[in-house]
Amino acid sequence: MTDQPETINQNFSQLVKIAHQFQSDAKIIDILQHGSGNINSTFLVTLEHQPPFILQRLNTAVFCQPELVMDNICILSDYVHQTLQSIDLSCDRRWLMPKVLLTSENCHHYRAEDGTFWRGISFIDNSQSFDTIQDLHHAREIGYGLGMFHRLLHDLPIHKLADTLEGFHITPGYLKHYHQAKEKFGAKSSPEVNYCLKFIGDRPDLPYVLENAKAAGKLDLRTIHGDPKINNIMIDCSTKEAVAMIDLDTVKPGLIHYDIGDCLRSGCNPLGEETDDWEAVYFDPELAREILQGYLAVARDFLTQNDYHYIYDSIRLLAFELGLRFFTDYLEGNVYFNVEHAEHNLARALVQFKLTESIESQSAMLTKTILEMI
Ligand code: ADP
Ligand code: GN1
Ligand code: MG
Repeated sequence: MTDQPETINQNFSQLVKIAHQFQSDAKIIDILQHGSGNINSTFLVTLEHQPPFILQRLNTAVFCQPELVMDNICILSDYVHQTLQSIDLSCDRRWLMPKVLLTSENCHHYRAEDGTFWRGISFIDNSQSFDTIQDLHHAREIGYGLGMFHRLLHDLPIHKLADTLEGFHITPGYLKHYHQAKEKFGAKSSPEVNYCLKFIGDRPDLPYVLENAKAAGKLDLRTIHGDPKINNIMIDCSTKEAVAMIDLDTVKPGLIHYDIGDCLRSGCNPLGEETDDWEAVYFDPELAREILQGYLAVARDFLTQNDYHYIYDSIRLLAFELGLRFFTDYLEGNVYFNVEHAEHNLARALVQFKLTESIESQSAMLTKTILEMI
């Protein structure tokens, strides 16, 4: 085995034991930390004479009912595998759905002795994901991947899926939480903190835009991914085409606008979520056009006029919402998102607010682009 980073070293023998629950008969060659997610811990397990697999520790502080998360993923995975066999995708491309690996006791997860919750997921081979968009082709494939995901799940009755993260993407709920955190913990004054406080205060109506449309019956609940940022869409290393959507923890009934907005706020920020140069952050409309064209190539048939009407609002809202979530977590002392230092969530919030500002400054042009696509 190769040398392990210290953090893994401490638990390496435990990791091997856990990995064996999902592949009892294969020799483990290596277990390495993998990816850059903000919530779970992900490892790549390399095996002798067998394909590798993904081992993940679910963050049970975020997902309080992890069994339900796994039930959802199994329902979804079975449904998509059946659909893929029965529908004509009218395209000649590889599309994969990650499979849940069962333990020797036929269970979709493993509870370790220390109470941690683990799962094994099949590895999407010859693919990679990126934290920032690489080029226009990548942008189009990101849109295509999300469209494909929505199309494959379009007929899955939403009541079959549990709500695994109550309040997820309900922006008025995040606003309430923010006010509570501000009241309870206060906010240390600094130019950056003051910018965030003012940014939120200046947009009192924005948090309600999608929830009001939902309440007015203009937008319906459907099955959504919940977290379609670009590093959750795997790209085939050979064809450069989108090949799978991963990170299925947040699949649940919701508005597809949460997905469309989140995908665009993630894909059209060329500097990425983690840049230190927050003042230079901007929203790239050319990338937006490509992502939307890729999305519509598969999703056009099931979008209504109202769906198109709320696309601009959803892009603006989801960037704002993520800024609000990061800033609230900063105020609360970083209890939700994984962080590398105490100010990390503040830095991330600034990036999202700057992105929101850039989206707002291009509102007329973006709205026109979207309407021209109908
Ligand atoms: P998180 O919830 O922490 O974001 P993810 O499920 O997105 O965790 O996994 C983190 C990273 O690991 C992904 O961005 C991707 O690069 C890689 N990954 C996850 N699942 C798979 C898979 N089934 N096949 C290949 N790579 C994967
Ligand atoms: C989290 O797990 P990850 O890194 O894919 C978060 C998303 C945010 C994203 C921002 C369950 O996603 O909602 O948009 O960070 N997931 C959850 O990077 O809260
Ligand atoms: Mg992820």
